[in-house]
Amino acid sequence: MASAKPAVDYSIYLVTGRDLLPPGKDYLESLEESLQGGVTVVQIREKTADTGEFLEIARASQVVCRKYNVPILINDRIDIALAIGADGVHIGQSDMPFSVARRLLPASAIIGVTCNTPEHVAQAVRDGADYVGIGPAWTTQTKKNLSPVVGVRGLKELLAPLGTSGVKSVAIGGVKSTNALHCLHGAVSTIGHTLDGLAVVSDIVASPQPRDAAKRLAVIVQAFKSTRFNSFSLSHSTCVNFRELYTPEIIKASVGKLLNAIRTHAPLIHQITNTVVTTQSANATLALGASPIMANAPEEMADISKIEGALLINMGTVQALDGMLEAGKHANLNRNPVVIDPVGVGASQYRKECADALLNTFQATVIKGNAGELATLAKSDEVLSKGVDSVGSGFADPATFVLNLARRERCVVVLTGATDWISDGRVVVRLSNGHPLLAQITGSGCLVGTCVASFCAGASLVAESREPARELAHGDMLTAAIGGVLALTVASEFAAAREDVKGSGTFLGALIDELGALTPEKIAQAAKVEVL
Ligand code: 3NM
Ligand code: MG
Repeated sequence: MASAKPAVDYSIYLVTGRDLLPPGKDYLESLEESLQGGVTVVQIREKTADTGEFLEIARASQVVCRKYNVPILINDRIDIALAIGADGVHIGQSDMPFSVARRLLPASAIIGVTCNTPEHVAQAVRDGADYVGIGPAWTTQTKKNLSPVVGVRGLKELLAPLGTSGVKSVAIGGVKSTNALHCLHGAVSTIGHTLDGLAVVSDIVASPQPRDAAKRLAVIVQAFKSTRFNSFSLSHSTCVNFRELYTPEIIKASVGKLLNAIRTHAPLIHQITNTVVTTQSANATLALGASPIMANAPEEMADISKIEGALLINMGTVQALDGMLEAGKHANLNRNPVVIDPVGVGASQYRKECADALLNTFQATVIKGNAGELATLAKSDEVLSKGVDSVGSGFADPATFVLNLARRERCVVVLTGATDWISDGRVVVRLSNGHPLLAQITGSGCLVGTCVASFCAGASLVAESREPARELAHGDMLTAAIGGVLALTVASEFAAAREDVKGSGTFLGALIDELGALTPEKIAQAAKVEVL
């Protein structure tokens, strides 16, 4: 083996799988093409080969990897690694114990460990592993005896025990170019620790064009790594900078620009919403200047995603979970913002499972709910719900709650109530507009969701750059969420003040009218915005 530890770039970590090669594709040809596409480290994984055959394959693979100066690791078999002088080994939880592997191998050898639980990761750090392979991120046919899927949100928990150890990490299990950015963006620990790379078998090996497959992944990982905004920095100075970026004056001016963008471009707002509010949501969308499309069938999501400006998923009457999941996946793929409104999520076990399924399948851009709904999502028992309504007065410290939930779910969080609290995990904004009549009509919260989705589409329209492909949605989604809430709450004040409003029935009509009559100036004058 080489004398010094090789510097390994874990960005695109190819694990081989000869049984997955497409018919007629030669193993070494596929390996070489994948290296040309941007694979940065290779693990040779042979689960059924005899020792002689494994050795032959490892040798031949090493020749190809050397040509591209890419390190080669051997799965499980220390003897094969020693025999060919590989750069290191990868061991699973039931393989050779770490301490034994370390003793057998030269000091320069890289040793990586498969970890499926935070305890595995903590142990690997104590052992002195060079990297951990964490997962499974998604389910996969590639590995037999797969551990329970941890999901992207679970990857975050597996990153936590890495602390400041410097041990590197790659995610594995069902990782593909179609979910790679979701994986990178979502798997960030609360202290801002990110993945060092993605480990992939089938997305590259099963492709007839492994060069293109590797390249698609490499572009995503490089773009993600090239941005400073891929993790929430918790340092004080950064927070101060964000407060300078988000003063009430700047926010109000930006919200006005978003309203104008909506009116100018009339983006399509795709809404999968409940049967109670469908009509009024579509009308509110039109009043804002956007264009509603209410589409629920999974079969149409690929098409609609290509034309939608934003997606709203409202769980008020879950009838088509499949459609919601498909819509969210396609929205992530097309970088469309996704707003999740977990209406009444505390009302039944089924709704809790649906919310989990949504959050595990795609990355939300904004999650919007009342105190009871968000407490349920956060698994906090501080606030209880009754049906779709919150019970009691809400959180003792709503600012900290939204900040932490935004960091945990890696999105903007909107907590609605008499005052509304919004955070992107960096700043917290408090909004104090709205009229008590909003509580007298059904679905005023759902209308907030519609308005937020419309403003997200507006933010995406005015986004300064759509490249590099580093974010799941382009544009300032914090301002968009604020804009959506302000639009509805400010319009409610104008509506309630009208002489022709006699009660909740006339109020709903007036509310739609006033959404249509909103201007950037009206919002700026009426908005009560505080940045905390
Ligand atoms: N280890 P694909 S999942 C080799 O969870 C391996 O530890 C896993 O294959 C783990 O990219 C896996 O085709 C297979 O899903 C990953
Ligand atoms: Mg193993």
